[in-house]
Amino acid sequence: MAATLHSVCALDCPDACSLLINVDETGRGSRLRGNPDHPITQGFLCGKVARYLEREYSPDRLLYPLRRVGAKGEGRFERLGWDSALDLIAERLQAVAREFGPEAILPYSYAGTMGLLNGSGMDRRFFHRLGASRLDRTICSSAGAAGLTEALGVRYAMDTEHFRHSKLIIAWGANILGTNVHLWPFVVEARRNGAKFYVIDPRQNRTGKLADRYYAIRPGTDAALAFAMMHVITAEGLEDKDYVAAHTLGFAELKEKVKEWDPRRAAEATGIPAEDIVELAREYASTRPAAIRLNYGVQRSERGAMSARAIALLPALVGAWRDMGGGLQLSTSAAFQLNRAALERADLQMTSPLGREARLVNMSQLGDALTKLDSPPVKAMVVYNSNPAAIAPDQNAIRKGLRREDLFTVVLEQFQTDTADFADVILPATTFLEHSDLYYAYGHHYLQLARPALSAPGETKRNTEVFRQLAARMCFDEPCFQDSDDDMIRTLLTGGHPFLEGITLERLEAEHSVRLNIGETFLPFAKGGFGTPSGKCEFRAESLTYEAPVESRAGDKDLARRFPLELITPKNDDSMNGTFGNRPEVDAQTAVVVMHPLDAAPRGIVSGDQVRLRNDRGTCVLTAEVGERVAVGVVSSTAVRWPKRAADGNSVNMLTSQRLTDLGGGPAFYNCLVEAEKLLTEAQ
Ligand SMILES: Nc1nc2c(c(=O)[nH]1)N[C@H]1C(S)=C(S)[C@@H](COP(=O)(O)OP(=O)(O)OC[C@H]3O[C@@H](n4cnc5c(=O)[nH]c(N)nc54)[C@H](O)[C@@H]3O)O[C@H]1N2
Ligand SMILES: Nc1nc2c(c(=O)[nH]1)N[C@H]1C(S)=C(S)[C@@H](COP(=O)(O)OP(=O)(O)OC[C@H]3O[C@@H](n4cnc5c(=O)[nH]c(N)nc54)[C@H](O)[C@@H]3O)O[C@H]1N2
Ligand code: SF4
Ligand SMILES: [Mo]
Repeated sequence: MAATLHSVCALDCPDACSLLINVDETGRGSRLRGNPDHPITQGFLCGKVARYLEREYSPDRLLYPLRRVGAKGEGRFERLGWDSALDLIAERLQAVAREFGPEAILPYSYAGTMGLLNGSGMDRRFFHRLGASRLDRTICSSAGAAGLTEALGVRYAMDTEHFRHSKLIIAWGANILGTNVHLWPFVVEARRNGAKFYVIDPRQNRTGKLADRYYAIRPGTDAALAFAMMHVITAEGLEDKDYVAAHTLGFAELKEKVKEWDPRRAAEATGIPAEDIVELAREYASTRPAAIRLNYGVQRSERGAMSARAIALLPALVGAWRDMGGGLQLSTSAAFQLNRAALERADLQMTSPLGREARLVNMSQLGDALTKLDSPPVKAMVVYNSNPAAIAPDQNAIRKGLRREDLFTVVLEQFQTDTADFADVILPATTFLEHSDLYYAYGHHYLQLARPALSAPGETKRNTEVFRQLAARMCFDEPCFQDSDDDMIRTLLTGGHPFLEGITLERLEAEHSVRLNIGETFLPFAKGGFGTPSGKCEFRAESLTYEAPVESRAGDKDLARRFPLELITPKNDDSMNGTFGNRPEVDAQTAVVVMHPLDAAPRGIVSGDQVRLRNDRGTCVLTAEVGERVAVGVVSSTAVRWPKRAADGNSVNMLTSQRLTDLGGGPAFYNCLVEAEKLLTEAQ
């Protein structure tokens, strides 16, 4: 019988949309749409997922386990059965563990699915019990998280629905229309009621084009802007004196410290005129409610944690947290107080042959991990929910590692990605429409359950089942390896945090989406309650510092002379990191580099030219689009292209570095110096 079923979008997007899917008599999905009854989804989807069924039913889906027959990276495979595949993997992992110790095995995963079970469930238990190296999952948000923790102690965020009450909304490194489109209706509603909407971003993206004011900031210099705003606010006495007295620590020292951040100094660092900074600071301090939508664009830089921290101190200074519609949102995820410890079972490491906590390997330095790490070297890698051969920085190093003949690589995938090309064994994975999972969100406060809406094609299996079966092959006999997916969901809901009170699997089953038990008027810091030792927002002025990023025009002089262009590689509106990279139109979008006419002209570059970007790490050929969407000295290309789709076989991550952020061990993707040159075609 034809039916309409519920699901949840599992992509790594703040919106975590509630989906409705029409399924015909044969069980085939015919239409996907946003659930009109969901308070955030509001009945619409982004363009990329509205078309997800094309991906679901693509002839290119991986349907059977495969074993490599060609050279690594060549992409030649032959089919094999699940039993042989799992036997082979278990044997090889055991052999590696015996010879080199279990830490020679490295899991590599990120957020291909935001589902808790398939993202961090049975897999974690398996690798903990094995004693494998632990992966430090830094590739996206760890610098921002570290910065926010410094500022707020606990990373609670203003409620998404409250943006409708704001009178000033600042999108700070946040491409709302591109990466967080379900916040947009709340921005629209606020503006209808007179709110102003400002954007701070090095490129004028779709969101910036629609702003009341757009500030073209230089990459990685946000802390300087925040300090100068504090300078103006404190010098003019615009701080919220009651809030500051009651709920903050160290105001006098802050005021003294930011004296050195005269707006003219910040103008030099950021490229934003001093008078604009003064006006912005005044307006921010005197408009109520004032909201900052901070997103992760700001923290993918060498000073990323300091930038996020400095920005996150602003709402406390002006008392914005008091108001419904005021405060700051980076991520709402911290409010999902699920029992992840019981899901992931780090304690199993103690029963592993290692008998202790395993070493931590930073995923943002995968290139080094595969080529330089010793005692033990990485001898086996199991990749799932991620495409490191496209998305991780310094691809030359990564490829060198992936090509190693003595590295055994397993890839659980839905499609034949660049990473899958390097696999020894590929295991075909289900999509989120085909398995159960529990979903938190980082752009709203609703916990959601999805049940399979479509049957799994071919021999695809969900991640939880693959690791359950591998655990059985390895004779891991702890009862937790027998847990069903529903057992794991129930486990996640234990722990007794008040935000989860009354939320059960049965209730999720009936309601699909349940608001966390935070009330309708969740104002996390209206009356203080910061997660710091003092319970106050601690300015700790002495540690507020700024230095220009090494890879920036004001950084390393020699580098900046050789590679004078600052490359940023932000998200592509119509794709999701590397997911959808096999769509031709996504490939075309991610093959473009935008540059200012004053940078293009001296290099003889006009729109449509093939341009080679290069630095000491590598090269990447893109198509030029000359225009003023970026400032002079900044070039921008949306990420991430599948390298194998490019004529030169390279994506922008050939250029990005393994240099880490100031705190949190994140990648500094958006501080990347390059030079550009026009490629002469044969006809020329
Ligand atoms: N359409 C689409 N949506 C996505 C994704 C996608 O790939 N495509 N990816 C998802 C993921 S994994 C994440 S983490 C989120 C991220 O969501 P966002 O953080 O919104 O995305 P980014 O493109 O990383 O950065 C946002 C903006 O910051 C700008 N920016 C770059 N450097 C700086 C800087 O130094 N300072 C300031 N102020 N701005 C800067 C970029 O130009 C960009 O316009 O989006 C998710 N949603
Ligand atoms: N230059 C540059 N590089 C970047 C970024 C940038 O802005 N610029 N952004 C960075 C950020 S923020 C992030 S989060 C990372 C994202 O990096 P990744 O998490 O690697 O993201 P994707 O490329 O989307 O790859 C996810 C893969 O998981 C697979 N997948 C999806 N669901 C499942 C499942 O249930 N099971 C299995 N086995 N596989 C599944 C998909 O097919 C897809 O190939 O990229 C980072 N890289
Ligand atoms: S990618 Fe984001 S906006 Fe698009 S459907 Fe999924 S959750 Fe919604
Ligand atoms: Mo991300």
